[in-house]
Amino acid sequence: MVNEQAEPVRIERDGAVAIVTVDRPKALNALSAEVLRALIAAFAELTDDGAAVRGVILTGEGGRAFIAGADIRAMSELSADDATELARLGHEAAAAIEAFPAPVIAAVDGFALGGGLEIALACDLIYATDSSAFGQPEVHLGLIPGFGGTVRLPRLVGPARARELIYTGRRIDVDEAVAAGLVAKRFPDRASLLAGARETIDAVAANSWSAVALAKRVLTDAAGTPTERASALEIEGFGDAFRTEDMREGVAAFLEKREPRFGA
Ligand code: DAK
Repeated sequence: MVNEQAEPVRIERDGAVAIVTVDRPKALNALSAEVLRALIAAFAELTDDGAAVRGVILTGEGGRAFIAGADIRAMSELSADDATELARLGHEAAAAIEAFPAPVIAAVDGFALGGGLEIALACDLIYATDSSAFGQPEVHLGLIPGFGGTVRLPRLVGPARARELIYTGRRIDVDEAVAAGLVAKRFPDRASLLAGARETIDAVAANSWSAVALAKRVLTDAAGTPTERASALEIEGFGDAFRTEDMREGVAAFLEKREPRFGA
């Protein structure tokens, strides 16, 4: 593995898997503007690598937190204009994850709170260790979610549960997060969490990169849109698949009873 980037966000590569780590363990990986900018830069760098990256594991350093929210200390000094800029940056970071053309798995080991949960919600999947905890505690601070929680949490757990979590600000454990559909898979410890995320990315990597990227684009763009618009996006994406070499190869391989040899 090669460490290519200095703090506060590191990128490590292991074959076709990239591990992006928020590295501010003393502040439980809280999201300052600097961390958000580094996250945006990390996903831009990985996007430039195209099909060389088949999936990203996003995690937090230190074993206590994925990300414990927006940086409350830095937030306490913000003007209204600064706060708007921070919210814009947070949304930009979430959008960079959603636009990334391969699956991003949030590997949560510890607290995923406030802005931290919102960044996890922008990922394709959330995997977590048994000792993790989740919540949108902004109302405890006189705030509301600012990095997409009111948008993405209801999509994943349903509107009633999202409202209950956002209005009470209460923390939930892994049992409840799995039952709510927030966490897709749970693991006993960090090592098995990272291995499980890698296993999923390896399974994805056996498929056509362009088909997976197309599926992600359609799923992301269609989220929350009315059925007619979502259907139009799928129809368009299905047509786009027919413009790829991988589609020709995948279908030919099936008909010739052999394994496909997908390109980039
Ligand atoms: N920001 C800054 N520092 C944090 C932090 C945070 N969110 N969370 C923890 N830390 C720091 C603590 O201050 C402490 O630093 P020192 O005192 O050692 O210097 C260190 O991390 C360890 O934390 P604790 O000593 O508190 O550790 P415990 O195990 O006792 O407790 C905890 C862990 C996660 C339960 C606790 O730290 C906690 O409640 N943290 C705050 C969690 C939280 O409320 N997070 C949500 C923040 S609200 C907006 C955009 C977005 C948002 C809002 C506005 N605008 C555009 C303005 C989103 C807001 C949020 O995310």
